[in-house]
Amino acid sequence: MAHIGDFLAEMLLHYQVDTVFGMPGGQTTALHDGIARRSPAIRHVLIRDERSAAYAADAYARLTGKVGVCDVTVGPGTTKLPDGLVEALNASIPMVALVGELPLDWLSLRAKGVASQGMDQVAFLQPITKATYLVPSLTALPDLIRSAFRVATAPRPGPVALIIPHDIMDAEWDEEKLRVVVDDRNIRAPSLRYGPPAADIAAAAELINRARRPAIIAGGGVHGASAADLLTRIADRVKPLVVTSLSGKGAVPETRDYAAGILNPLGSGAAIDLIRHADLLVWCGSKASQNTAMNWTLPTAGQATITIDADPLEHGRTFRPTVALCGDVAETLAALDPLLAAAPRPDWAGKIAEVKAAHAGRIATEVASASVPIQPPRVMHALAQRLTPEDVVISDASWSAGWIGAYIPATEPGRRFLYARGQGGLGYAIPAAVGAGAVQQTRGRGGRVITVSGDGGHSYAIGEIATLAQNGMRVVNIVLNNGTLGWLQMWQEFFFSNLRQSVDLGFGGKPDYAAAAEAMGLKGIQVRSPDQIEAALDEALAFDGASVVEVLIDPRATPIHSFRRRLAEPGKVSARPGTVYELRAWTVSPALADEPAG
Ligand SMILES: Cc1ncc(C[n+]2csc(CCOP(=O)(O)OP(=O)(O)O)c2C)c(N)n1
Repeated sequence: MAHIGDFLAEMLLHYQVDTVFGMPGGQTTALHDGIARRSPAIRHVLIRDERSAAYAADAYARLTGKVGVCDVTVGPGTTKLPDGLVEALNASIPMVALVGELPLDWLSLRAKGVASQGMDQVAFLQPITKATYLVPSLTALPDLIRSAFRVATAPRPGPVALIIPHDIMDAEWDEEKLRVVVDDRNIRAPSLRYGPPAADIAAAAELINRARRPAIIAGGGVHGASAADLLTRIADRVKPLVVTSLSGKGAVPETRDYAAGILNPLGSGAAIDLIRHADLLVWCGSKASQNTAMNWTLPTAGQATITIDADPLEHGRTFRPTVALCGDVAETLAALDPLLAAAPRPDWAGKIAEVKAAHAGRIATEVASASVPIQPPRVMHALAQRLTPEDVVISDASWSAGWIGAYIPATEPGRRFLYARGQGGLGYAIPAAVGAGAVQQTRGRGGRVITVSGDGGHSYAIGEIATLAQNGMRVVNIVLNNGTLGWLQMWQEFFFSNLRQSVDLGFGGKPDYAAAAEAMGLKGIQVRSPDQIEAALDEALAFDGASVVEVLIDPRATPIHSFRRRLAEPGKVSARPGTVYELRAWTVSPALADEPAG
């Protein structure tokens, strides 16, 4: 007998969803049956913790542009979803979470778990999703599935929870009454694209053409709109300075002369230095968040600004842009393109080259370091030399973000670096690798997935490495083991008078993450000295399965520039307690100053 699980699986197939990530419960078994009956067109990947299901769906969506789908059972399944839902909400990732529920008639019994696993799921999920729907009847189901995909993919994309009561999930499917019809516009995000008015485009083009030192700050929105190729073509011609947020990495190849890497306190030194010299900042698909805006010291008072964002609510949050372009990033760039002049700016190009060269010298020394314990730049550099354009690199939320960001250049336009910057939660990388690994398997082009985590982040998701092994995913998990929560350890040291409280994770040479990996069915390699790095990476990258490469790194190594300066001045402690956290002044960006030539 066909049941609603079959109907759901059919609807998912029509939305071109080929993989669903989740953990079974009695309330969702019909869904798993429906998926199993349609294998291999659609498959279910069992994760070991529902948090991972949402993160895996997030990575699937980031890499395919399609909707990431995960499923959880009522109650304790649902309460583990928020990490991934909030990440997707903040990072504008299209996702649908299929959530089990008690039978509809039992809703009054859900309080205090009187009916097993019961809770108010709507109230719980609503604030952390773009929309949450509780399916009220069988006949309403098709429309609510379509609504879930419509809302998830509409600008600005985000996660939607669809709560399906047990009686509806287990009901018979009358194929005459419930028809499988979907809106094919909602397969990918963004489902709709729109551009700004012509007058705004003209004003912005005029500003860019007049600027002497224009800079583009590209965010994750460039990838969300699949606009990296277009942005690269424009930048190749117009040659502004281009920097990106972490999420925007790959918006242009970082190997271009005009590209200066990631703008972030733990990002590229050249980006941080150069951005203050720009006279015009074009925020392109970027929220101008605390990190990308360098603690909102950007834009500076003298910098003209343009904001390009599909979400009208983003324009003017921390400054009034000189020109606001409300529209899809790709549409807006396409409209600007013919109006932009390829005016040579030799002074600006010279400045960019000079600052980049100054930092390149330091970087060359760092990546050649032969010291023991190992310096992370050396590991990242060796990895960079071994990557192909098919590979995907996933960062955990720790200093790994900075190590990847500054030492592994994006060589092609497009999203092949994933960062959980929506929320910045530790423990993203490995679950996301489950999603990315599934995408790589479907693509079948031999691309690998590489995660980089600290020992803290790795510990969050260590159970999930077995999922990678079980599914035969080609994922290399690099654990930069400094035995401590490095970021917090230094924070305590610098700002709380050398405090060392609840930051150490290593004890007596344990945990041994390589040995743990072996025990869980992966290849495990421990690297203790720089001369072992290359062979370890070669072995892991060539391995047709999942591996952990544990690298024992220097606990004093940090990618944060201000922390490095503090390390160079031993004993300097700044009191953090008592700090007043004032809201940065909201500023009005000026028109471009008319400067004399020269
Ligand atoms: C879920 C979560 N809890 C706490 C934090 C705060 N936090 C940021 S970095 C960090 C330390 C991370 O340690 P580790 O993963 O070992 O990496 P390292 O800092 O040593 O590079 C912590 C606790 C966070 N970002 N996410």
